[in-house]
Formats: sequence, structure tokens, C-alpha cells
Amino acid sequence: MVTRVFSGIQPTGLVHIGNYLGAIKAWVELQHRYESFFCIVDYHAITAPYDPSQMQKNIFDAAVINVAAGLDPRVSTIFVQSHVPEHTELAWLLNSIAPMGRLTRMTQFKEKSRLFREEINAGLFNYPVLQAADILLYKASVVPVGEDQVQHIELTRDLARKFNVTFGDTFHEPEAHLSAAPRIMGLSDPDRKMSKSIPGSYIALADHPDKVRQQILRAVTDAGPETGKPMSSGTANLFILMSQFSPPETYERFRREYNEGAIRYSEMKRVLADDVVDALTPIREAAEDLAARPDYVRQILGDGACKARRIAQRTIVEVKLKMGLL
Ligand code: AQP
Repeated sequence: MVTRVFSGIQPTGLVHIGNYLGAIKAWVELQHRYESFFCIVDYHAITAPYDPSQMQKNIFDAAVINVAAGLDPRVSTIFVQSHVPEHTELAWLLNSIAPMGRLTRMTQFKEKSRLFREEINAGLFNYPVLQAADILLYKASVVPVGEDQVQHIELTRDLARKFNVTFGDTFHEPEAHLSAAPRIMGLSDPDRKMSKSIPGSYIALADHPDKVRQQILRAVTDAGPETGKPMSSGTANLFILMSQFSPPETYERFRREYNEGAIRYSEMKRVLADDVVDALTPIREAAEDLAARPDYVRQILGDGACKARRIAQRTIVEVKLKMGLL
């Protein structure tokens, strides 16, 4: 049996370094080891308030930036969720075995319900079931995601197990694959995760170098290390970014200075900003080239949907047969 990788990204705004370090970087590595499916999950994106006139642009931009970051359409299947209708079909079938109580306890549902108090919809509540369908449709066993998604992958495992027990062996129980930096915090508020929907919290992969520098220089830290006190979340976040973007000797030098109480955050930020700019420049340039070839980008998504759909249709027939619907 081939090992398959599945993961997704919402077209909800500018893709940022949190998405990159938590998920996309691992996708780029794993695509050369396993059969890989990467999905722009537009049906997930409509569960929160959004601007319909921006949706197609967001989908296009998400495709561009992911390919620019290294997803290779020659080895990976890259497609848009709503182009493969079997995603919602399987989600409905899985809804019939998904426990209501469990969905009520999902952290993301609780957080987003607080955020969009006036707009809590059934789609937001059922979001994790659609996510389980996304993964199980391809019988994926490896799901590279950020830490915020682990609870949803656990639900996916449980739904796979329950389906297998109830209707006969069908699905793998997929595993979340976490990167070395699975939770990047916001730069303006390091107690909340970096998010597309929180302006000031993120650095977008396509940001201009001046903006990248400005965002890092403004990042919240603390007045300086205090003996006996744990490192503040803002400083810890900068060290995580440094561990990912800077050479090891740079990271070690600033850690030593922090331990000795001699660190100058302004200097640390300047060095980190240069290293982030160096890492992001090739991605931004590749994205500019790709954006100038919209037909090529649409062809990647069209080919991806055709390939994904062939597999998705096979799974749906198998599931419906097992559930007595065929
Ligand atoms: N801050 C983060 N640190 C590490 N990983 C992250 N991911 C998201 N934020 C971080 C991971 O990126 C992948 C794609 O995320 P998504 O677009 O599907 O959803 P999200 O978690 O809702 O991302 P945002 O940026 O926070 O979007 P909004 O503001 O629209 O809610 C996922 O694997 C996710 O874990």
C-alpha cells in the first residue's frame, strides 16, 4: 500500500511564515518521499465571514505562493477542495458517525465561536468532519500540520476507526506530522498564534523586505532577561524564528548573550530580519514570476483536481457500498 500525504491551507489571506514553518516546509520535504496531495480548502474558508469578491484571488495567490515555496506540481497533486465534490459527499457520510459532544469540545470551534459571536454557523461546527473527509478521501496516513490542527487529526483517527469497526476495514488511521516549529506566535501579540486574520501578527511569505524588517523590529519582546524568570513568550518566539532562519552559530551566540544577560534585542532583531529576508527573497521572486503566468497556475489546479477526483471517486464508491448506499 502506498503511503500518502495530505494537507490543506485555507485561502483566507496572505500565507505567512507560521504556515510555512508549521506546514508548507514539511510538505516540500515530504513530497519527494510519499505520494502527496495538497489542497486549497475553500469550503473551510467560507465557515468564517469572508469577502466573496476576494475568494478567487485568494485561491490563486495560495496556489502561487505554495508552488513558489517549493511544492512541485510534477510530483505533488495540488488542487482546490470545491473542484472535487466528493469532499463534501464524504463529509456528509462521516457526519452520520461523528459525535456531537466531541465536535462541541473542539478548541478551534470554541475559539472561532468567540471571535465570530454573531456568525456561528453549522459549517464552523462541522469543520473538523469536513477536514476528516479531506484526509480520508485519499486514505492518507501522514498529515503534516501545525500544532493547532492536532486535535482535528485525532478526531479524524477516531472517525476512521469508528467507520472501520462499524462498516468494515476501509481507512488508515492517519498521523499528524509536526515540524520542528509547529506553533509560531504572533509578532504583535506573542500569546496568540500567528494568524492571517490578525493584522500585525504575521510576516507574509511575499512581503517586501522593508515590511519584513519593520515587522521584526516591532516584535514584542521584554525589557531584558531577569534572573529566575522564564523567557517571555515574545523572546521565545524570536528564538524559534532564529533557530529556523539563521545559521546555528548565530542562534547559539544570541542564546549565550541571553543567558549572560547581555543580549541587545535590537541587534538580535536586525540579524534575524536579514536572515528572514534572505530566506524569503527567492520565494517572493518565484511568486512574482508565477503570478505573471496565470494560465499555467490554473492548469496546475485543473490537472490536480482531475487526478484527485479519480482517487476520490473510488473511495466514495467503496464507502457507499460498505454503508449500504449502493
Ligand atoms: N502560527 C502557526 N504556526 C505554525 N503552524 C501554523 N499553521 C497556521 N498557523 C500556524 C498551519 O498552517 C497550515 C495551514 O493553515 P490554515 O490556513 O489552514 O489555517 P489556520 O490555522 O486557520 O491559519 P491562520 O493563518 O491562523 O488563518 P486564519 O487567520 O484564517 O484562521 C495548517 O497546517 C496550520 O496548522
